[in-house]
Amino acid sequence: MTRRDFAVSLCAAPLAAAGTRPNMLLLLSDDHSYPYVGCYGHPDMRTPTLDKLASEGLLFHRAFQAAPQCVPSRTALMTGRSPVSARMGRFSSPLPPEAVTLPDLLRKNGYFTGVARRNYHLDGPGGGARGGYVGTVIEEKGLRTFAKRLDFVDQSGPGTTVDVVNQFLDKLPKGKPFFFWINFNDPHHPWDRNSIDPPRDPAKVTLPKFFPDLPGMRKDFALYLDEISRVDGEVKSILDILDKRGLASNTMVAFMGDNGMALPHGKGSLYDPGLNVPLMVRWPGKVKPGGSTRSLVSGEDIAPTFLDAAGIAKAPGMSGRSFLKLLAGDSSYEPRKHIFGARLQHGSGTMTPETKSSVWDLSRCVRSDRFKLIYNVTPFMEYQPVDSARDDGWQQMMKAHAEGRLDAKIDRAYFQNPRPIYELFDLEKDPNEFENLAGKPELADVERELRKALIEKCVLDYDFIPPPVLN
Ligand SMILES: [Ca+2]
Repeated sequence: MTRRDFAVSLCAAPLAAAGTRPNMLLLLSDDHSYPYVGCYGHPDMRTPTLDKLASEGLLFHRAFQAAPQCVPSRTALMTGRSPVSARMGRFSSPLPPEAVTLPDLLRKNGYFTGVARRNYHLDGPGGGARGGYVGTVIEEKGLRTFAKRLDFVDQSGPGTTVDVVNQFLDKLPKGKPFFFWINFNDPHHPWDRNSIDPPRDPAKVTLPKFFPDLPGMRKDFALYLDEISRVDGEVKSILDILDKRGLASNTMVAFMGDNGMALPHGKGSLYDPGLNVPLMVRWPGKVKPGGSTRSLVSGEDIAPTFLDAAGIAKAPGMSGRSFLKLLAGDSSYEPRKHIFGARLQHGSGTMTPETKSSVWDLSRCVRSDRFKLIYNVTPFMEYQPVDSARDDGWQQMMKAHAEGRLDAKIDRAYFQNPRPIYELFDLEKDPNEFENLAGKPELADVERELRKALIEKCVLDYDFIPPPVLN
């Protein structure tokens, strides 16, 4: 053992030591894209709680969920594998009974486990009107298993957070560490008009360059940002409880978005605003305050990392990898070369001749630090943003497109039909993902490396799509 290795082992050892197992709090905002938290430097954001949380831990710039939608992304968080590999390609699927999840393993190893607030999305739709016959079959066959995997299950609405956190902690058996997963409603649709006081002025928001400057886009985006400010207040109410009960010093707190914003280019698409989410981890005494990292991490890595922090081995089949060493500032951590994303069925819509990509779309992507390859298996599906097609922004974009008023780059990004099967972007030169470089001879090696990585992922995950072609 070299001097450096010895120093590293000394540094890393206490993280997984028995007897000091941390409590774990996973806070998940819904449809929250990077970089919409104040600590990322966005000029319009007011998020004092999250900014402080980040300053007390490690802030991630490149955390990517495994899917741009609630059900499959949460599947990856809880199973440590892709939603394809976990057989969760249908939005209405319940998690297969044999799936091994993070709370299963923590509970088996002595943790008190809970999930609270907005639907955790892993037990399929409700029965009756909401789930139709699909829900009936799931119910009759006893396929709702997620709730049975935890000690405490709550699915209450906004306004109940303080009560449910106190209820959970009141039930915590003495001497047991806890794992508690809290799901927020914000900033998911519907967007309230007065979620904060005062609301933002739409005329003053800084629009991303992938949106056309239309009044409806400004209005929708301002409402969206307001809900992020509201979730900041909800996080404060939870962290205050940890402080009051003296739990903060032995609790690892992770705040993360479940997928990107439900606006064009975001939720439902494999562009960065669909997959890249805020992530920050505070763990007093273990994670050095004030750090930030641009290392790629995947939603698949959350379960292996939490398990590692508790000194528990990940389950066979978990393709995610622990980034505990990255949290600990251990220089022997080897960063990921790639993250992967899968777009799958969305929502409760069905197939009709008019069905658009918002309901049914199959695409996959692989992203390195600099380049992204998107592979559209269903290029003929006309693009429609998930959850925001009826909002003023998209309605005005469609009108502007029909009247030839959109900027050419924006027009092509949203209205090209059929869409390209392969899209390659240089995110350093083109962070908006406008310029498709697939097939360019000067990037042939880059594209080949990404296609190979995607083929390997397809094989290892037993993906059902035809793998990309390797030229
Ligand atoms: Ca979501």
